[in-house]
Amino acid sequence: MSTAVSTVPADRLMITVAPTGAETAKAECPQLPTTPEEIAATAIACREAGAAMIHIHVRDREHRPTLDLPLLREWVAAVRESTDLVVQLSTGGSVHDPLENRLRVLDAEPESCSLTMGTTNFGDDVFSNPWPFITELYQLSQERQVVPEFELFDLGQVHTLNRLLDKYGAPYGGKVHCDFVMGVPGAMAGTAEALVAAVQALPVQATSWSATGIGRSTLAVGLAALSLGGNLRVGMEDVLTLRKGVPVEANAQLVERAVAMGELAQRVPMSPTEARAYLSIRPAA
Ligand code: KMH
Ligand code: ZN
Repeated sequence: MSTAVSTVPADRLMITVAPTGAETAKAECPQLPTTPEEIAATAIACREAGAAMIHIHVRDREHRPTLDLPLLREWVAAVRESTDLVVQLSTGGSVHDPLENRLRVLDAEPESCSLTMGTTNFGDDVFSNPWPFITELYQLSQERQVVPEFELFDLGQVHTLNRLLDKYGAPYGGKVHCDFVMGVPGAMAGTAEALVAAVQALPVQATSWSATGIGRSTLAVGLAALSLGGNLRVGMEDVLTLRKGVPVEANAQLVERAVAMGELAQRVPMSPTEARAYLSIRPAA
């Protein structure tokens, strides 16, 4: 991994919260934040708990996943008005979102966007990310000065990231930040062994990474990530129980747990200001 100079102290831990996702129904999990008011309250609580960045999937008035642009803008504004968290919009959406709608997410002007490096089985569904879509979205992020977070669900996707950087150059800002999403049924396992293999395959241009484990793999992946010097993503997009039979009541509980795990590893939560420097986010207009 590159040793690019950063102004952020080496002991910092960037915690990203992914509070909603596109997979869980509000009816099954009423505590899932699915309205602008709920996302604002969640953002405040997670910021206070130690998060630096928020990965957002938007829901419509019926709590269904949507990529409707006015709603995306409303959610981004709700978070920006209530906190200084780095705003990352999901371009992955739900498995049912057409690719052209996913490209339009950047019209909502996030500071960062997720960018998945390949197609993967996703439970009973397929999460589609063909190479032409990846390259188009990547070039759009460069043009719009949005910092991508490369989502890596599988080892093959790490190799695709190498190919992307070789062909299309560095992202906007010059930092290459990756996020391993592990334990999705159909993709790489949520284990320390899989994480080690994936980290070893990262391109030399990579400057930072985080990891998250879906469901019960959250602790194995989080602890392995800390032991390898990585950052953490947590949130109800990825996990809905604190332990067997104990539901997550609020995303901030998962952020608090990430902070506690980081403390054991002698890592200090990164502030959003530090995260902006760490990721080379474009300064606000
Ligand atoms: N909802 C998943 C199908 C992303 O946010 O970029 C895709 C996903 C990845 O969550
Ligand atoms: Zn997501």
